[in-house]
Amino acid sequence: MSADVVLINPPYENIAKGQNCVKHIVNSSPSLGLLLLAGQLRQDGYEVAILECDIEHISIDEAVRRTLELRPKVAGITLFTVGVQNGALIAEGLKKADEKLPVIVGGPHVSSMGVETMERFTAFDLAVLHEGEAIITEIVQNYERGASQHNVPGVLYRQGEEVAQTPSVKNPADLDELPLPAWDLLPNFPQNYPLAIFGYPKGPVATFSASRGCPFKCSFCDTTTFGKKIRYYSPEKVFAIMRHLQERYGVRHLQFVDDLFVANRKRITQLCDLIIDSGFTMSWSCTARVDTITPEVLGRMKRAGCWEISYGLESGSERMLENMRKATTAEQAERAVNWTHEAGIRCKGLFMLGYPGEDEESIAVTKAFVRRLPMTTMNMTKFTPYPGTPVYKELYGTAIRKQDWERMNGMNFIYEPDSVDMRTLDREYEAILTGFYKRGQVVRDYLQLAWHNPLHLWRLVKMLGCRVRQRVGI
Ligand code: B12
Ligand code: SF4
Repeated sequence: MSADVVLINPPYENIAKGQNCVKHIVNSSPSLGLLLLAGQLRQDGYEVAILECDIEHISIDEAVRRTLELRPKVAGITLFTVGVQNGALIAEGLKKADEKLPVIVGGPHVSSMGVETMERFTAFDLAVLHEGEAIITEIVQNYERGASQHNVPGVLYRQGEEVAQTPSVKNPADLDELPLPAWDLLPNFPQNYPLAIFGYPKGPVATFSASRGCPFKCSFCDTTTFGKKIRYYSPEKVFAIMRHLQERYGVRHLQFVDDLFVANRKRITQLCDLIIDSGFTMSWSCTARVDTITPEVLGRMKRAGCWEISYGLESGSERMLENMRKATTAEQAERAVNWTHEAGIRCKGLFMLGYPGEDEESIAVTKAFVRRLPMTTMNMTKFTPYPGTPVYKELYGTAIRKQDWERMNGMNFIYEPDSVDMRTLDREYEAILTGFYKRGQVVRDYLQLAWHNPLHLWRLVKMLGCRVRQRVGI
């Protein structure tokens, strides 16, 4: 076996030491970015392989070995902040074995911290600063020819000891023209790539992003890769992709991972009408802002198979929402959650604890807010100032907090607000989540989900079994 290009999603298990049993219940979605790049390269005549390290349980050494076995012309690594360290270890392993193999990187971390990342990790030869489809083939061709990369827009490359940057950006002009994500390259797709436990009614599942970009300015959110201008796939194309996933792979539930799926109500209504009029059945979930939905749209979405909507509710405190520049109010949030509930769509509330300005009073307000909203599920992240977010610059200026990169996964408090300490934050975090998940209605709902799809139960049993084995040391 060989491949011209090997694309790697590095493992990031080192951020959750001793927690590896959660692998049975977490979201195992593959990187859509790598799938799209693979689709593009294949369309341009290259053989491609993808290594999804966490999902396929591939260690750093094994990723290096497997890549070298395929004898590629170029290796590409996708980087979230939390994965940079392991991505760099893979790159170093590759370079040690074959100094001439070009290693290129891209992804959300690179879009916001490209220069610093290239300076810190010399095993990376080139970094793509935004979307990759329109330039990936040119980069590979340049390496094949031994040509310089200085004509490729929007990249960082090495010029002797210096990191040079090329001007402008070349993002895909028309998303409909992009090749399909190369799902067929993934071993045992879609069975091996479930969403988080209880996050779908019936598998197998897949993910897709029907738009790119978000015009809002929430100060904790990193929108560097896709920018502020929102671009869409047409409703017809989205519908065709849904059909393709069902007909070719037997997918029964689709999760839209757009930053803002319900950005344009007209477009969503068109998509829903296409689904309803054709009699096509597939459940799906998506994201929306609390100020972009209406009862009418929700009704249409329900009829078209919408199963769950995730809302970034963030906090119950108006003061905190203002601090975050969320541009919505707690009242709007409450109304949206109630409308969603009334439409018969599940509602997932996404919260954040420990943002600058958080204090015991705002935590108490959020607690009460969580208690009274009819959400079916909720998630809370520990506030993390990701590089590329406005709040990162406000907190740290332009200083790079390198020591935190490996902990930037939303599961660690790495910033302490002035008026509440980390111990209180940790305690309240546990209290809010446990309080929610102990609610009778929530427990009944999960039991019902497990009854309809015993695979959820099976995943839970596997996780508990893993924990027991770990405890008794077998
Ligand atoms: C779906 C999703 C997930 C899924 C799937 C992740 C995955 N492997 O892709 C799951 C649920 C598993 C997940 C987990 C996490 N996620 Co997430 N996730 C997303 C989301 C909503 C969409 C990603 C997506 O599919 N985008 C569409 C594709 C097409 O874009 P893309 O992957 O970025 O790829 C393009 C470019 O970046 C570039 N590119 C990417 N890789 C490469 C590689 C090469 C070689 C080249 C040339 C180019 C290139 O070209 C691609 C095509 O244009 C984004 C939000 C966003 N706007 O991206 C957050 C986001 C990426 N996630 C984020 C975070 C923080 C996390 C977690 C740490 C959260 C947590 N608490 O667990 C984990 C870490 C997972 C990990 N592997 O490290 C942050 C990342 C910020 C950062 N600087 O790290 C984002 C940006 C959300 C945000 N706004 O803050 N996530
Ligand atoms: S949190 Fe949501 S609405 Fe706000 S900028 Fe990010 S993607 Fe856009």
